[in-house]
Amino acid sequence: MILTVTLNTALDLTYQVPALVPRASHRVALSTERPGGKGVNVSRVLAALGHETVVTGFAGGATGARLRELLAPVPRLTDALVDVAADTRRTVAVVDSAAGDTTQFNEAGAAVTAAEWAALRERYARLLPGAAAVALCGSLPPGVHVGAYADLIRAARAAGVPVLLDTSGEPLRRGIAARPDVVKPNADELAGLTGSREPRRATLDARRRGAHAVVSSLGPDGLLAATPDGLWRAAPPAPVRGNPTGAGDSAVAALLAGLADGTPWPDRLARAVALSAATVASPVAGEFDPAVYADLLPGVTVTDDTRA
Ligand code: TA6
Repeated sequence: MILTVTLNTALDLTYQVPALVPRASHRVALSTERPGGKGVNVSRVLAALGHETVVTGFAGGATGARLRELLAPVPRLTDALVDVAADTRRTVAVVDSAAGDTTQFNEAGAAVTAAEWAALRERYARLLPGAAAVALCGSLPPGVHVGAYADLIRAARAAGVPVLLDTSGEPLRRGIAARPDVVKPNADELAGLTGSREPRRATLDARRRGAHAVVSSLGPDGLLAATPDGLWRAAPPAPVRGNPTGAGDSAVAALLAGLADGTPWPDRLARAVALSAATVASPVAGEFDPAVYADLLPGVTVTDDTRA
């Protein structure tokens, strides 16, 4: 199975409006509620692709119970979330249909106690031996120390389980230094880490900080990957309009499946780009239409940029 860790899970609400206007009242054309947080989305995508997956992290209160209720019917997905006292947060994404973009509101998340963190560490240690790969995804909730991902990476490495990290800020900086197999920053996270907005320089710089491979997501431009096999660029056939929330999570799902299976980098990246674009085309994060994915995949271009 493939394991995902979401320390800051969320109940994701998505509102679609014809056009988003500041200080105006809006009629909502489509409203959805989904189990979310980055790793939860990664697992939902993996399950849809046919992989067995286990979700761990924290869930609490009425929102946590709702999140677990929504996860229960997902085939091939096992809920191994740790119960906590505080309410799981909500996030709200407002999709502006006219502009083709999304405005996101993310609550900080409820505080985790020292005893709850210890319970998570114990659950993680029990799950690791059965995992073909593990992803550590998203922000940290209050109460979880900033080096938490670095600790979880060291535990995965000690257990011989390949590990992918998708986070930002100081948890990313410390996590990279713990030498994960793959890190997937977006352009802002990369700039925060390296001080550079030049993708090639920043991606190579991030890799020198300790990760085995760094895959930078560059929005509509696709992915740039600094790997042991060279520097690769993967681009979608054409820009896709829709809801970009969760596009990065779908890229992580493909990269993680590739890490578990040992898929060659060019194929891994092509799948990540196509899956990410198919997720943009779907109205909510963590979901995609398999027919759109299959259509997009042959059009993805992967080029070796090592000597560019
Ligand atoms: O990537 C989209 C998303 O996964 C949403 O579903 C939402 O839950 C959010 O990101 C959480 O991100 P954060 O960085 O706040 O942990």
